[in-house]
Amino acid sequence: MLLDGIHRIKARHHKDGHGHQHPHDGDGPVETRTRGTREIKVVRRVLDANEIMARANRRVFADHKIFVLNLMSSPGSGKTTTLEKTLRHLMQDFRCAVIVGDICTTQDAERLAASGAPVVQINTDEFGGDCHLAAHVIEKALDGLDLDAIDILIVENIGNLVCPAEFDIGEDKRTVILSVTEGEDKPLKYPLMFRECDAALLNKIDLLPYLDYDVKLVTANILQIHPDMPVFETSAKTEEGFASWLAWIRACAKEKLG
Ligand SMILES: Nc1nc2c(ncn2[C@@H]2O[C@H](COP(=O)(O)OP(=O)(O)OP(=O)(O)O)[C@@H](O)[C@H]2O)c(=O)[nH]1
Ligand SMILES: [Mg+2]
Repeated sequence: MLLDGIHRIKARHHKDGHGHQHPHDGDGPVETRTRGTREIKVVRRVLDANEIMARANRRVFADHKIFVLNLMSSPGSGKTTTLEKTLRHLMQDFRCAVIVGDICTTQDAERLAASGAPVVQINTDEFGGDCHLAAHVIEKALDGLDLDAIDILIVENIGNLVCPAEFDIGEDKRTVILSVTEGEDKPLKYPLMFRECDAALLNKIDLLPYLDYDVKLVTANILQIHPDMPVFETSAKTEEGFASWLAWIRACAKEKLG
């Protein structure tokens, strides 16, 4: 469906067996082997449908020479605001496009479309709304984009610090945004997200003068989960810290695009 120039895709919850099935659900086949008089049950981890679809997406991105970044965070940490500002800079040198996931509304897509970049909005509100973007949903969203006219595709995932980290969508790099209003403990409480990402943004640092927030502690917590991960201290409001963040994306994109 095309709404004011924004493609809107409805993702069904349990469609085709993808939906809200998580890799950690552990419902792979159980094999029974007999050793003498003993029966041993062996659970095999099978490649699930999402991994197969993610591989297919990755091939499409390679064929079209597109660098893909998956941007994840809790609701409200600043994904859309960071992206609005980031696009303004990147679009001077790269042809950018965005896929944005939300349970409901096209509000983020409308904000991002103002950049001039093509934007596809995915809504997952049918059947209660998926809490993440899965690879098959991304594949569907690609129909709304001219893949030969894109160098960098940024995916704003659904606001959630848990589930999106479990789903490979065929991206090249993953970034988590944590804002300074969320508490220093979050990397330890939600370790998968920080383990799976390639970089972290500590956003809303313009608010630090008004908070009791320990930047050294949160950074140590991030590095405890993922040693050596780059951590960029940013304000999407003032663009403080954006130079290093933008340099990182540019370097990653150039590595892929040549
Ligand atoms: N002070 C301050 N506010 C920010 C900053 N970044 C974002 N905000 C504000 O935080 C609120 C949420 O920002 P969004 O960019 O919409 O957050 P989001 O992560 O895209 O939210 P969802 O898509 O709903 O998950 C908005 O009111 C923004 O203006 C920042 O760096 N500093
Ligand atoms: Mg948003």
